[in-house]
Amino acid sequence: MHGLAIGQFSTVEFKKIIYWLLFIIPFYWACDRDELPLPEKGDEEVIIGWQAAANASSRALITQFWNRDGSYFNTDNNGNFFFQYWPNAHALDVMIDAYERTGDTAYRYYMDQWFQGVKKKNGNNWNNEFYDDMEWIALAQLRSYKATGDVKYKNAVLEIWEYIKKGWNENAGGGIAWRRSQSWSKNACSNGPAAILAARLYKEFGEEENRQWAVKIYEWLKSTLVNPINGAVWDNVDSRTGFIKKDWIFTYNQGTFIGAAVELHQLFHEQSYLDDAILAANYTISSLVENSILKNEGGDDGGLFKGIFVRYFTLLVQQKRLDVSMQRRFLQFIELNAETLWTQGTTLPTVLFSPNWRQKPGNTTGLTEQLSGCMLIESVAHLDKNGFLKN
Ligand code: 7K2
Repeated sequence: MHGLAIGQFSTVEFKKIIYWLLFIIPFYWACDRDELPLPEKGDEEVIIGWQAAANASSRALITQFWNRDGSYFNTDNNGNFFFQYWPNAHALDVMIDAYERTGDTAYRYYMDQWFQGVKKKNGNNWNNEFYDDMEWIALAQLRSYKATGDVKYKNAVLEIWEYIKKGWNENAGGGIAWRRSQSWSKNACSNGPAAILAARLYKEFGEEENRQWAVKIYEWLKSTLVNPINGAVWDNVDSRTGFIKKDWIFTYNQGTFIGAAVELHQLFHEQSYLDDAILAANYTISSLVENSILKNEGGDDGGLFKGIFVRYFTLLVQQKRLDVSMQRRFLQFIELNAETLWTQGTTLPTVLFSPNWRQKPGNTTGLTEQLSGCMLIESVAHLDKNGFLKN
């Protein structure tokens, strides 16, 4: 007998077993589903176990969309292995939601794999033509850093933040351009997430310059692209002509404006920021809906819009200084949307979501609409776990 053997195994055999286990554990874990919560009809309400529903939906994201060879999430669940940079940011966000809610280290495994796979697919850096896309990736990685303490995420975020700041130019009074090659187009989607990122960087690392960026971006966005009367967020302004695209009002732009307002409210404790967020939220839940359910904004990019709104709306709902009746109204909205999606817009037991939350999906589900569903179900599970759904 010599020391290198472990029990009756040689080192090589032992390595093989470990390798095999690494391969098989995620697979086994994916099959080890909680009992799927099917709705029980009470007298008037539908009762759904939100923790089990969220576990099933976040696991389904992995079992149905994860690309094992490339370590990223596929474009759909039906053989389209194309890599898309910005939905992968939101997929990482969902892994973090699930990891924070459950503490299940299997999610951590995919977060780490994601880092390698997505960076590699993007050409071994985080640089991108679209400023908004880099912002989504940075926001998700800042959350990863906070959830794990792993500095590789922090370094990536700081690298991306340097690129993003270069997107600001003074045409049309300021604003971050939508993309490098179109410095004149200033979009809500390239400014709302940037303001959130700047505020969070300030909170995390305390550099005054970042606080100033957060205020500067927010003020530009609010004064240029937000209707002060009703809280609608317009999509973009062409700074060559001053033309504002007022007939494009999307849930995700509402969401990131709400998120930015909430972040600034937390930094400065000023009611006016909270009021901005409430106005934009009320606009969304009354005007971008069909019978109180967030409307279908299609697949592809549009598939993700509702989930992004829900993420930042959920932040707003938890603010301590939010009026109680307003909070109740917002919580009821989230619950109704989640119940409707789970009972009408989801295929079970595979847990595939439709972009129309009232209608079952077809044979193929895109990553973007899947992510919006995951974000809504993780949101309601988070609120449930933290005691917000009691009344
Ligand atoms: O015009 C932009 C944007 O302002 C608009 O909201 C959407 C509407 O279309 C393009 S950008 C398309 C996507 C590319 N990057 C990530 C997303 O933020 C964005 O929706 O579809």
